[in-house]
Amino acid sequence: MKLIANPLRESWSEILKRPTLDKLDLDALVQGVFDAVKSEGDKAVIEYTEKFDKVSLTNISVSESEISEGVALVSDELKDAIQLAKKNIETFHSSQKIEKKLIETAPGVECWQESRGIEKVGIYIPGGSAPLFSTVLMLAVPAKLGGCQEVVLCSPPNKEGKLHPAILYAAKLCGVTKIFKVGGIQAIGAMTFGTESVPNVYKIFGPGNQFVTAAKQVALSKGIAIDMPAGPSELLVLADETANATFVASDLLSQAEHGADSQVICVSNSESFLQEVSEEVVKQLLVLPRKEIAEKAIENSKSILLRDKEDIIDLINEYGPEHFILAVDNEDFYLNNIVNAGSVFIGNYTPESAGDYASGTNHTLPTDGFSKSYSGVNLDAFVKKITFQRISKKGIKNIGNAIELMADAEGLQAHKTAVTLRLNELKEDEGGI
Ligand code: HSO
Ligand code: ZN
Repeated sequence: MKLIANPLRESWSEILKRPTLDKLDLDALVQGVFDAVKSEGDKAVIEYTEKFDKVSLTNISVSESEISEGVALVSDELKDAIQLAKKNIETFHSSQKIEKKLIETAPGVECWQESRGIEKVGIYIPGGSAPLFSTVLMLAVPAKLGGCQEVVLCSPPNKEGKLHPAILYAAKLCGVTKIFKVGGIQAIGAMTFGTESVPNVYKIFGPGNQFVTAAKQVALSKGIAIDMPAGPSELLVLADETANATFVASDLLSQAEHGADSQVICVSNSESFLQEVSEEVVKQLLVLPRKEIAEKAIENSKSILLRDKEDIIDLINEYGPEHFILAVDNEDFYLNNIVNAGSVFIGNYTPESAGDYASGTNHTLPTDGFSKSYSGVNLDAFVKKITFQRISKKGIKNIGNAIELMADAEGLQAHKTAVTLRLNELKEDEGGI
């Protein structure tokens, strides 16, 4: 890992730049696929699956018997692990429910807010080199808790035209309502417009490659909400000599193995500790099955030596990591001052993998500095909040005059009249008593 000692503030933005793979200009391609899916539905989806995934399917829906076949292939041990993760994700996300709270803002003016699940949501689960069935849990569990009625899952088929058994098991366990063997741009297009088989949805969630990310942006332009702009995984570890270099190296590699464009950064106030971590990374890398991928990501990674705690926290907030591991003695200072991070992992026994799978927090998090403005996926992402109000006669008398004055000042006579008529009626009533 490249060591950068005491970098000056002026150089931070350069040092903290995310690695960029050559971004393809995919707009024309996405538009072409979307147009075809919109006009030809399933037929276009099947043709593009043949063209891009090299799989010919006659039916893109996953049948109940295919689900049962898949479920039977998952070991009991893995099923138990998935169930444990589901329980913790459920417990944590349930705690995010907000009770209806009726507020009287002025005497006779009652206002409150209620959540309603987005009726139809789509979750995209990447296939490829690592079938991320954990993402099914992270998206379907809060979707169900939030009250979404239709939860549509799309994931690209493998060469045999099937989905990974654990994806099917997790989908079934978490109450996904429809499963499709469709990936890439055509999947996002199908959920945007709807086809004979795939229902259109109101919001699309989930990570994906450049094609899926570009397609989600086009879906957004067609009025479909999306969870967040997705980018490669990243991790920043802040560790001092109280941390364990072996653990830190394993954490860095856990994110590095996601993709060649993943970025991992280790910050420390101790040069010898950074050196130790670097050596450990090399050692552990050697035995990883995804060595090639992790190695490329490690080439882009950085070890940063910084001594002053104010400088350290400013650097971290400037970067805004997706994941932030804090393994230092004076953790309170950093916990109190962290502003930009997707998810924070505290102490030597809190690996980032815990949040990826089973502690209960969500692993769909803002990358690429979007933690400055976005939250990770949570229960709120699956609901809309509706405000309600009920105003009594007393209430309209209390706030009516202010509304009249404001409407008048904005030049909106009809707004004012809507209040004036009611106030006049109340005056007449009173006059009559
Ligand atoms: N760390 C990934 C999520 C994931 N990791 C899924 C393992 N499986 C999100 O940045
Ligand atoms: Zn991960």
